[in-house]
Amino acid sequence: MSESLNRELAEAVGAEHVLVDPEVTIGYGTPWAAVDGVAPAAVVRPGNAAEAAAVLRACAGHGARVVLQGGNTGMVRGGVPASSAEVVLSTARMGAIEDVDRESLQVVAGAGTTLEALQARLEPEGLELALDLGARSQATLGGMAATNAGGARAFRHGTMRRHVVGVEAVLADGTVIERLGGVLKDSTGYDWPSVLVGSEGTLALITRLRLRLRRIERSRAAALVPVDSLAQGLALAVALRDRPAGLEAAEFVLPGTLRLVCDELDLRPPFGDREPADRERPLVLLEARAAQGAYDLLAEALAEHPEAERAVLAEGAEALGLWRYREGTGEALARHRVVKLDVALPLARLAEGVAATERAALDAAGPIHPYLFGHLLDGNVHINLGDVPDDRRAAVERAVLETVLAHGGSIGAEHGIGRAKVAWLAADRSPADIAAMRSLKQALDPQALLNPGVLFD
Ligand code: FAD
Ligand code: 2HG
Ligand code: ZN
Repeated sequence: MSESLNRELAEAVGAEHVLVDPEVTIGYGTPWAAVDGVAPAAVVRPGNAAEAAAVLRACAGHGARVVLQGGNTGMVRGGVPASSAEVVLSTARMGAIEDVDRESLQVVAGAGTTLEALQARLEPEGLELALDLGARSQATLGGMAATNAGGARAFRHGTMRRHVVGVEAVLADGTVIERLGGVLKDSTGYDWPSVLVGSEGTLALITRLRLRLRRIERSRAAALVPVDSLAQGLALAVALRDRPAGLEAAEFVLPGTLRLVCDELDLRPPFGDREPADRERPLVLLEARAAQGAYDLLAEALAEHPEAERAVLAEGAEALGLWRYREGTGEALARHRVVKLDVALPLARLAEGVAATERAALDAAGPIHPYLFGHLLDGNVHINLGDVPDDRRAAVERAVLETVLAHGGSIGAEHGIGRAKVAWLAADRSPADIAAMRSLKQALDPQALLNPGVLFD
């Protein structure tokens, strides 16, 4: 990086917030749970939109490309640099949570606020963002908006798109746009949240967000249910979803993944000494929430389903213990080198599509280890393939994603395209679609400075 750019960045944010030591910056250049990082030219940490605008103006003046980064938990390499010439703009200092608007049930928070920090701030007020994910301690609101994150509650409350009602953002040339008023009836032109949510940092840096909240239902209960097949698990989840009592999550873990989680995290299998065959069945995790009595509601609902007779139920803190078998997947998989795919299938073709993708992966790569789990009622399947020989990685990815497309599914369900899936965009979106997306990029970032190589090659 040139000395003059370094000086301008230091003027913009203070020298202490411009990091250039490769031993420090390599951390920002390495994707979550990966080892192959690139130390960027610098990491710059503006504290607000004005500072961020000065940073982006300086970078634009020098033609320096900028990678936007929140918590760096993204799974498609969108928030890490591809080359040591790039500058990382980190939102780590944009973590302020402003007053909670109890009348409109909204809050404004900085893009660098972690989901966990927001949850901790809202909990005493009896409020929450109705979206949750396992990376909550690191994932930021800006990153979640940029990727249109989904998580476990999306089937009921929607993805991040439904929760963002206003944004403040900085364009590549340093222009600040702001629409944070939170008026829901506002049809006065382009709606910036609609444009920026899911844009993966290719159009603008989000600096603040106004989010829709809801009242917390404090009674929580969960059940782990071994089922005979994924199709049976889905039918059970659909039946519970359609009851008036509040089903808030329906997740699944296939047996190979459950074994991995138990081995890696040293967990006792959930069914203890009961029917050992249960450990070899698909596992469905159901969570109910209510103002009170969630445990009874869930138990009553499950009692109507003989296929759920072997369910293990828990409430309160113990219910969180049951989540470990599902959320532990991240930690367990982080210890393995896997081909990571994130797909969604239409519910009507879920079981058939999952079987076909597993078959396609094995045909393409031989005796590999497929680890499958995900968000059942979204048809969202996380496919992690272990022990894939290096020379089969591309072929196995193609085999799986083509099978998903042939089943009418999506090849980027909730993690996005990033850099990792760029080659696949054209398989899922039409040439006209992609041309229109490129026009938008050209209009807002004509020098193509933001997140180079993300979404488009
Ligand atoms: P980063 O990784 O820092 O960035 C992600 C993308 O957003 C990049 O393209 C980056 O450039 C862009 N970006 C970041 N901040 C901004 C900003 N302020 N303005 C514009 N662009 C920005 N995802 C789900 O959807 N559902 C899950 O259930 C889920 N579970 C996860 C569990 C684990 C254990 C892990 C590690 C990840 C999980 N993820 C999940 C993926 C990830 O957490 C989410 O995608 C999250 O939204 C990323 O947030 P982040 O702050 O870490 O973003
Ligand atoms: C989850 O739901 C995340 O746990 C991560 O989306 C998925 O590790 C994965 O493949
Ligand atoms: Zn997920």
